[in-house]
Amino acid sequence: MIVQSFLPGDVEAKAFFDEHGWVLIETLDEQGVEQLRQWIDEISAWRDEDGHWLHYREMTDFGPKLCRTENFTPFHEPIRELLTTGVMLDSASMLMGEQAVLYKEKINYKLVGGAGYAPHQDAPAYPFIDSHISCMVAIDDADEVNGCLEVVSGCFGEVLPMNDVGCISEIVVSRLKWELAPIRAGQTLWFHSRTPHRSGSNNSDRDRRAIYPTYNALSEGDLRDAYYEAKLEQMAKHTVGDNVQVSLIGDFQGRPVK
Ligand SMILES: O=C(O)CCC(=O)C(=O)O
Repeated sequence: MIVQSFLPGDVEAKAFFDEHGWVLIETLDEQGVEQLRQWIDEISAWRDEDGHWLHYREMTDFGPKLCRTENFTPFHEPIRELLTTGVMLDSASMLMGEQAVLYKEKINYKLVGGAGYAPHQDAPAYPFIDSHISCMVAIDDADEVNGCLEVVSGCFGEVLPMNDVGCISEIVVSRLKWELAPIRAGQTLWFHSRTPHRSGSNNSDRDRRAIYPTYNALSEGDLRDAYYEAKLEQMAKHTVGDNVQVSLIGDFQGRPVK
């Protein structure tokens, strides 16, 4: 189980990341978490038809629920500032070893009854860039019962064999050593684009909301607008699997709302 965390700017965090392919950083204090929750409540209440943000929904045992919002930073200045400046951008740049820039962002809500994610690496879902890093900023405490992440340490050298929906093939999954990553609200779990990760469904009575920004090396360009354009075009052309499609790979296990 992951327990060790680092303060922002600690150079030892970079050494830890380079060895393990993930690192936990203390990002927000209690007041920061309260502020973040308020912003997330605002974003989740936006109506689909009022803007170009992308809300996705899943069917749960408790009815249809929001499972993801993407492309919200252009429409929410404080959260844009959080994800594109200060501790978040500095951490991404430190861990990448070069200046980073925001590539994309999503909120995974995993509300009570929400589904989990099959074992996957992120790299195949972002085929348009070479070098990127993602993280999970916990809005609520995440643990085994409400569907925290699980990661594999020291396994980010290559893209692993995949099944027909772009997730890690079952035989490989069974050979990997999965570690639970419980995270307190305000902590951030950074992970390499090839670090295998997965998560269970939310079987608790507590929501497990988290923001996942992805950063790319600025040396590859500021590609955020191009990403959303290409993603929407690809998703319109291909469907992957029978679950709710939120990504170019079929990692999300959520049931469609019919
Ligand atoms: O939020 C989760 O539980 C996992 C998310 C994830 O792996 C993803 O969105 O690629």
